[in-house]
Amino acid sequence: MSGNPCWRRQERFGTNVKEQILRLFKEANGQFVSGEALSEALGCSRTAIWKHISELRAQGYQFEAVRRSGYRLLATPDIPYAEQVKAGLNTQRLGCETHFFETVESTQTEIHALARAGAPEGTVVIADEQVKGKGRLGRSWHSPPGSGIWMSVLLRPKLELQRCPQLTLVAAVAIVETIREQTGLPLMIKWPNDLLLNGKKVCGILTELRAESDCVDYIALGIGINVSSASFPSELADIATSLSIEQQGQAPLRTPLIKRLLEKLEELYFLYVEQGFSAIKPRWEAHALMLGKPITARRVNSATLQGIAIGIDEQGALLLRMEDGRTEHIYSADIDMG
Ligand code: BTX
Repeated sequence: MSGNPCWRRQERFGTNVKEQILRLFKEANGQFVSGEALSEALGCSRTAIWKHISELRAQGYQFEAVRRSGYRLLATPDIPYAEQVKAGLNTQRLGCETHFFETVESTQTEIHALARAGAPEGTVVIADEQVKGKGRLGRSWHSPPGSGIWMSVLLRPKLELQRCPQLTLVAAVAIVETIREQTGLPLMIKWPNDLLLNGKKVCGILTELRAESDCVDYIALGIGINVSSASFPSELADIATSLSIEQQGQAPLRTPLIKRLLEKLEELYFLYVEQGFSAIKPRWEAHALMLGKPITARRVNSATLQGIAIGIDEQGALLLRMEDGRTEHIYSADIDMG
């Protein structure tokens, strides 16, 4: 795939006024911007500008204010605003259209709405907080403000329906490789959609699709990563962890992590589209947690099975060697070790 990375293309102003203000400061490159220039560029009163700057300060942005000169941006906190994520992003499609929300029910709900309205492949929705974050099978995903990457990516692959679960595995490889590269933490993949550190869940992937007859219309790929969470509610305390907990309080910054993840995800997605799942499978297996181990697979509306996990097939289904020597193909299940 070739062409200009999307950050080099002409970009529209974001819809969020604070993002527009930040963009003007970025363009000013550390110089003062007057309140008058800001209010003219954004078409709002100087009082409104002052209010937005106060809100940005409350979020951790540091401004110097000098009479008759205006404002100068001194320091930026780690909030993955769309403009911040797109700046310097080296992708052809993923993230070219990015939407940031401070609070949202679920980034999946937003990406579905954008997809139905015709948004292009690669559109990304990021939230600082989700109040109804979704897991699989109607479960919830704990997504408090400022502590994680809560993100959905819109894909429109030309794929047969039965191959779509492979995209969860492609995403898992992209996340593991990115986090290992950025932090050195040895994430492992627990089939099909969990990423674990020291046996606890640090990341979940939710792949939802809309199809008409046998054709995929779009895929909403939801990614949740616990980045700087210092603790979890009691019901999650024994099963969840964060990058920060695993690094003695050192959390990587979310914005560069999101950028690198989008770049890696695009690289692997293009590889998958061009060469098929066989190009991804060995990379998945290199990080798989339970290969060769005894496991229990709890399936919805089917019997629970016990056996040895021996690999995945070309569809991405888990292969389970049963006691009688047969091999079962598991397409959807919750897995427990042992
Ligand atoms: P899952 O069904 O495999 O996992 C959900 C289960 O994981 C919950 O029932 C709970 O036990 C546990 N859990 C909940 N929150 C957390 C957490 N923060 N860390 C660790 N364990 C947790 C996994 O589904 C798929 C999750 C995808 C989340 C992303 S976030 C962006 C996008 N938007 C959205 O609403 N969902 C996705």
